[in-house]
Amino acid sequence: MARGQVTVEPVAASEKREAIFDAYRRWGFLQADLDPLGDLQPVAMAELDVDGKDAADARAIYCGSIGAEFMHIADRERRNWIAQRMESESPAPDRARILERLVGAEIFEQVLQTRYLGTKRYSLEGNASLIPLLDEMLAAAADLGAEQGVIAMSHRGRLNVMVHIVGRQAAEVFARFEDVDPRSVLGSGDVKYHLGATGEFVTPDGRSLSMHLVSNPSHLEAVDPVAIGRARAKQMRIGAEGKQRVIPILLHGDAAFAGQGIWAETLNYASLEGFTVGGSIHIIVNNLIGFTTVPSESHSSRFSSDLAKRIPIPIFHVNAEDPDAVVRVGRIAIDYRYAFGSPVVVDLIGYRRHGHSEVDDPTITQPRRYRKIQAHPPLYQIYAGKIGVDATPSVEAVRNELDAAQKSAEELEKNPPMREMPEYWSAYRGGRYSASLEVETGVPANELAAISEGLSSYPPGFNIHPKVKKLLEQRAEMGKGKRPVDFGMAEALAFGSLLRQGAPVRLSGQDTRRGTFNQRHAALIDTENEEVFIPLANLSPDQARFEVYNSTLSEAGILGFEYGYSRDYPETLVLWEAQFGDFANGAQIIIDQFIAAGEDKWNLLSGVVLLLPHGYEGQGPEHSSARIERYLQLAARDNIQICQPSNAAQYFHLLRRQALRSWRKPLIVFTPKSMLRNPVASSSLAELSEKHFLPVLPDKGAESATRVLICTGKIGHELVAERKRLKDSSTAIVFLEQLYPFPEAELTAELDRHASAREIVWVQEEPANMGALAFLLPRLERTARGRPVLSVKRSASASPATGSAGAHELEQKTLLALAFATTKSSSRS
Ligand SMILES: Cc1ncc(C[n+]2csc(CCOP(=O)(O)OP(=O)(O)O)c2C)c(N)n1
Repeated sequence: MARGQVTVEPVAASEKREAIFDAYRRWGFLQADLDPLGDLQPVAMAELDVDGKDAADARAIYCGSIGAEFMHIADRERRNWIAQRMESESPAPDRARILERLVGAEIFEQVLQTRYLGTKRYSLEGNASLIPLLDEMLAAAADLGAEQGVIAMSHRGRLNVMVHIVGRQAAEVFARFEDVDPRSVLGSGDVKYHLGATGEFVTPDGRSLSMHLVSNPSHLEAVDPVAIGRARAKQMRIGAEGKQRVIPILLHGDAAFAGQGIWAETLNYASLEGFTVGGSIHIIVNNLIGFTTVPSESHSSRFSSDLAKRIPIPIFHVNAEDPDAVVRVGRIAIDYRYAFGSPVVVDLIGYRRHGHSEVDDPTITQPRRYRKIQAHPPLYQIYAGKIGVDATPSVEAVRNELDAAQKSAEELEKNPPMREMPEYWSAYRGGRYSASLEVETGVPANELAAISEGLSSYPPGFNIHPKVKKLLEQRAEMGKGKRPVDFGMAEALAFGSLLRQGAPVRLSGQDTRRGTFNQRHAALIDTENEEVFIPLANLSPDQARFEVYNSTLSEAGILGFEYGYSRDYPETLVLWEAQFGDFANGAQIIIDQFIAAGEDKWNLLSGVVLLLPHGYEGQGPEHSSARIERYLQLAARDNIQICQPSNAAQYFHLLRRQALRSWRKPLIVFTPKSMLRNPVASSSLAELSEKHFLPVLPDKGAESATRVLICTGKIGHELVAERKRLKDSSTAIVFLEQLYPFPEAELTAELDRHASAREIVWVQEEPANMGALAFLLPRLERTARGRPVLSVKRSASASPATGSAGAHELEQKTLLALAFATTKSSSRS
């Protein structure tokens, strides 16, 4: 009998037997036989120091090749389910198929090793039973209704998974080893072990699942939330059966699983309404090493999987060298996911046959372990021996197939496409900006009135909070044109109008339902029973879906999810809001590696919107700056849009433009705080009907100005107030509402209009080493046509803002004074 197929003769239950079994259910995994090379030694456990038949039976089940960790799950039904599966016989494995998959996986790596010696491929050898594991999991998922699989993984074994699970041709992978024509990708593209792929997986009985391997950066685990967001979007497209039909499977390295916080952030939202995917499957491709770092240096726990115990989900450790046990665990994991809608972790413990990559010598740091590995045969040989089959003919057949594939690779184009875009992307485009992309964003007054009606209504008998009631009354007046529209209302009207036009809207972030600054109130809370009513979800029967969620207190995990969601739901306006813009740098990997570079590296588009509250208001170093400079530094070749709308109507048109244009580009919006309700930043209802978003707000009333101040955001309103106070009639103030793509034509036209201006002054609140200054200066010089361009800003500083409200006031006054001072003093840094 193979190790994975443990059975125990039925014995009458007794209290004593139950107690012994209970100890093994709880602690057996600590003495399980999990490591093919024997380095992971059993832990001495007094609770398991029992003799006799009962103990032997329990030991055979819980200390064999499978170590099941599940007694930390409080729900007795779930614990019983797992115990029952562990303690009962499972169907006989299809050993011929397992062997075929192992031969395929290992010979593929060997062929790559021989053909492309000295090239990195991150071999799967040592954990080759990953392929039969995925094979069984997908077949099990298909039995339960899965039609699509979303897989995320890093480098290890990726090429193998592409060919043996995602269904790409080996020839396509070989062609990528031949390298690409450099002229086709100069400065862009990505390495082969980061690229995504789509394909088809066929189960042994001929059913097929469409597979999607997610593109990812080198940054380990960063793809986790992205893959979950993508799976969620695919599920939402399907509707009620989405969770059944789309299964996300995430593969992790052992060191990365234990070490990377973004994965912990992702797991944390596994069961939350706005983020759940009905259970994700996690496989740790555990080779007990991370580059050169061993587990005792890598985590403080015995297993790298311990982090998963932050939520009550099962963890199955399994010896990768017992393929029968591996496939058994695969089926149990999938069945559990479908039974309880819960994530499951499978910790597949093997080894790494080569160095971190194939050009790395592991004998320098792990000489003893690598002596063992060199003497250790490949798994297919061990397994063939165990099941009494001669593997030689299949090995030869696979080699021949791969030889043929390599020959045909030479015929293929060097950079063959590995994926097909889903149909829902056909209406959208990326690439460079063109004015022909523009659309009308104005909404007629009668439509705005109808939306306002819905926005300010709630069901009869709903106990509304008096402060919210007042706000809704004010919004109703705004909708009738009796009161200027503020930012909160402009946003609600933008969302409402899109929803009624059929464009779904999804918004998440910390405390986003109410809004950090009490400005949104997208969810009304009944003061008696705390029931929730969402006006935007109840505007009209045929409207599109509106979702708004308070997120977990995470930036990277949630922004990654929303980016992923936007990747598979381009019709939806997907927005993520930072509590304050400062905190977005917690998601820097998602911003740098996916949002800014995704189109360049992978030719993958996203229309995700980042709402980043920004503005110097004396709140200290951490609540002032959303770091405009960071986004401008990431901007090139029209990869992202960076905007700071200075009034409510501009915000309205900007949001609508983002949803209605066919151009799918991430949009970074610097949003206001104190300006949210400030009358100077409010707009008339008519402005929502007439205009579209203006990248430059001209100063029409200052034709004969001798100086032009250019600014963006709140400081502009302060400059306008100061000009009024000074009764200055020689200064024009121009708002730059879109920083990138830089609106050169619009700004040039505006500066040309101020022909009598002798100097152009850029004014910003940020210190000299931050804000838009460095980005803008050369561009402003171009648009100024030879006139001097000066700048007013805070002195360069290591921290974005002062902690003292008094110092802030003083600095702000100085900025205003300098902006209106004579040429000589206006450039200081
Ligand atoms: C966030 C991040 N930090 C560092 C690295 C560099 N790096 C690449 S692979 C690796 C080791 C990964 O070990 P493990 O997660 O166990 O996976 P394995 O390579 O062993 O399969 C490291 C440190 C990286 N890619 N990403």
